[in-house]
Amino acid sequence: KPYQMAQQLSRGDTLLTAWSSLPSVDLVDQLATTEFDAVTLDMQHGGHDEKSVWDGLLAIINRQKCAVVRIPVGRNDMASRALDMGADAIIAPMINSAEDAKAFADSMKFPPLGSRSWGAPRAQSLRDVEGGNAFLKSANKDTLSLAMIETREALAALDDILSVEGIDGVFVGPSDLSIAWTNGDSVDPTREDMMEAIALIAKKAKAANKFAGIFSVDPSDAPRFTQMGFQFIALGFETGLISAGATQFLAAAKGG
Ligand code: 3PY
Ligand code: MG
Repeated sequence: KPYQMAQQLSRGDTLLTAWSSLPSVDLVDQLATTEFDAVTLDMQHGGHDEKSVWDGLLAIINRQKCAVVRIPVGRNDMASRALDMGADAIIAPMINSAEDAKAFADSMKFPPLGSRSWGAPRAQSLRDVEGGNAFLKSANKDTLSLAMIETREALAALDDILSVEGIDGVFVGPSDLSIAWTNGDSVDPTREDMMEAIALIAKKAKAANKFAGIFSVDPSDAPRFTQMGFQFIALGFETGLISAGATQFLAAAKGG
């Protein structure tokens, strides 16, 4: 099951990801059977740990979907480990400076670009990559480091973050961004007055030849984000899918 996400984004595809917060391999596997292009395992705010990421990645990759992991803040060791486990891409939260971005990229890329440590037998086997050198030669371009932009500091440092070699793209977190936007007054990820700044993030990413992704709390915002140039879009948490499905089924059952 070769790596596919980097290639799909390069050719201009828009990828929609399910966002997995519940650390159940059966639920992750079930998400991977739907028409989502990717499943993202959330270790920052979701319940995923190393074991559930280990199991979840196997399920997602076997379903031939893009496999993404969001690590906790500053856990660059986990970024390397999740790559060793076979992930296509890693999302790192709260990347607020070029230094943050460099440290993250360093853990993601083999030399000379970074200092990722050698030893990914599982990724090689899951991804059907031949022998050592083939993996060494292709891994840096096959796997993606996505830096989250979700604070005022990150907005101010965006050009510097985008210019870090080894950062393949950015991923906007509109909830944290809204808290920063209102100086801690409210969390409101769909606020209209942030949209211009959000569009500018996608525009700058494109100009720097990098990918842009975003967490779309309201799934009906996805088309406008695509229009702005975002190619990797999360549609809320999977718990929302379950609730929405329940609402729909119950309404149907009650003749609504
Ligand atoms: C945010 O919106 O802050 C996120 O991190 C998305 O989960
Ligand atoms: Mg956030």
